[in-house]
Amino acid sequence: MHVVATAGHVDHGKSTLVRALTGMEPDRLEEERRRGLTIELGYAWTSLPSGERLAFVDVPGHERFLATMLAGVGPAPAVMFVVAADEGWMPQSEEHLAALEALGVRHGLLAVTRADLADPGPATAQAAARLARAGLGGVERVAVSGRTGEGLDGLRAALDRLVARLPAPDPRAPVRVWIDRVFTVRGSGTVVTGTLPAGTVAVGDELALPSGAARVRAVECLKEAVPSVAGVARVALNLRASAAPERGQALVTPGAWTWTDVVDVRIRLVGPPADPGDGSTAGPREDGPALPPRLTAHIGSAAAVCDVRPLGGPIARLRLGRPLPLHLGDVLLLRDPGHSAAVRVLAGATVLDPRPPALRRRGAAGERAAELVEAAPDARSLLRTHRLLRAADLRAMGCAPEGEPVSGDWHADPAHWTRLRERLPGAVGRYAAERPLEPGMPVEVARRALGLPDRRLVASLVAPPLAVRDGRIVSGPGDRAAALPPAVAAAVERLRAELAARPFLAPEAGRLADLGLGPKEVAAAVRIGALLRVADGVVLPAGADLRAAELLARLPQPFTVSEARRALDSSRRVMVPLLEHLDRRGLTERVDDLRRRCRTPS
Ligand SMILES: Nc1nc2c(ncn2[C@@H]2O[C@H](COP(=O)(O)OP(=O)(O)OP(=O)(O)O)[C@@H](O)[C@H]2O)c(=O)[nH]1
Ligand SMILES: [Mg+2]
Repeated sequence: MHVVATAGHVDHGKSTLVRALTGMEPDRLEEERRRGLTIELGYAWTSLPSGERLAFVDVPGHERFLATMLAGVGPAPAVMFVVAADEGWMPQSEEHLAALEALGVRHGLLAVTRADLADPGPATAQAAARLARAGLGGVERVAVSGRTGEGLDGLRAALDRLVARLPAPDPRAPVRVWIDRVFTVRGSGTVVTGTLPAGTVAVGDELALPSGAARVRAVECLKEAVPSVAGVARVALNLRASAAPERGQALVTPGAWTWTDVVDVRIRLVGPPADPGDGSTAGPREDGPALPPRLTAHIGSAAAVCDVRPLGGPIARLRLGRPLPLHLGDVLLLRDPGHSAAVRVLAGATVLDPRPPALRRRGAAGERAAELVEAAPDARSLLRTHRLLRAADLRAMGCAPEGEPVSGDWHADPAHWTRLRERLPGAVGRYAAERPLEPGMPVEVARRALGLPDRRLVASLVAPPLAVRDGRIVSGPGDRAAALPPAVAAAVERLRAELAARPFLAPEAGRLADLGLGPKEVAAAVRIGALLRVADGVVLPAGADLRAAELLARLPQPFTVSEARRALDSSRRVMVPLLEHLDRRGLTERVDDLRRRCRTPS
């Protein structure tokens, strides 16, 4: 099905036309019929000659109901712009057109109605010129009368051609339904309605409201219960939700949108040129937006207070009165909440970053504007700002990840990733120089040094000659990180010399300290294979364990600790842990509480 919203000045015949086309009454309220005025959005539908089904969202034209008009037009992909032949272009014609221009609506048609009251020619020419200025120049024009029915067949045919040209939305797209009506049905609870622009909603789906989760209990499309519906469609959803949903809220696929109240945007001023003097200022303008600092931002059926901070040129930062679920490329309509101006719709604001970084330093605003002014709303530009984003973050911000992730589900700005690759060896080298006794830079320390959000990213940056071993980044063999500082190396040499005569008589703790070999130094020497540490404070020359096993193998088997001690010319202090070490290495094994034997190495 398709959805088309109406637009146009009050009393120009929008509802009459919808009624004539569909046979349904768009003005449901008693007050609307009494006053002959649309107040709330109206809904009506029909089948076109091609068989395509078309639903109308009929908007009010009265200037007091502009917010309602915006809620109807916002989510609709196309518009039927209505101008009365007998009145021609009027203030809300201008204002509604400015809204369509701000929202970037590109599909529609012009219905010049009340053609039974006046020649539609002049009004058509006048309206066509205005529409062209707002980027709707190519739309079809149809003269029609809602009263006599003249031209209705032509209008139906034109609507068929219009909907045939509309782009087909993606049924797998994330769902965002801006709620335009909420009501309670006795016995079945809360029902919300809205336009589903893309994606699919099915019975049983769990969606998200600002107040929390909402389960879809039933789906109706044009008053028919259906198991599921894909956009574009008008939908009525029966929800089970923790808090009552409200008009202006969005019902969305959980995790697929960024709920945000700060966005960086590109401002596009709309409406008639401020100074039509030489007539050269027509068309979209991207000059520095001279906007009031406080406006109302509209998207879908939502309206939020909005503070505008110009950053430079057409780029601005908007602070919204409440978080909204937004994507890159979304367009917010900015209007002056006051009633003084003739046309209150001022600009469209295209979201360039739904999660912009704080601007702290002096000059940061200008730099940010320079960065964004050429930016296309895509993953590459988001990564340029955010440097590293998970695939899920990118999707929630509104764009599909491009290219391969650098690690896990992380995507990186290529330039940033190259810089990180270049920085890592230096950081590892500095760490090794400052802490020569440590085996390498812990991955976690490197993560913090490089300002990375995930340790896995560090691992992906490590390339030969660097390697990750036991949670540390080590340099390849032969690198100075593998060597001991000269003072420690000298102390180790002295120790080995002292032990040359009686290699199994480990020095006392005091002697180690005298030599300057504290636990850290010993650990470093053990790591590079210069010393063997069999227990706390029991240090032998490297290889002493293998030599001991050789000597013990010559003893009658099994043997006691004392026999081993005598054979190795050692002490009990050393022998007990040394034998335990040999047990652990599988070189000896216990026979009973007192004795061991050597094992033939397998
Ligand atoms: N003669 C004639 N009268 C029309 C035609 N279309 C609408 N009207 C009359 O114009 C008046 C306004 O029509 P509506 O359809 O309510 O206008 P609207 O654009 O929906 O007005 P709002 O929703 O309040 O903006 C009514 O009195 C209609 O009967 C038409 O084609 N010919
Ligand atoms: Mg109406």
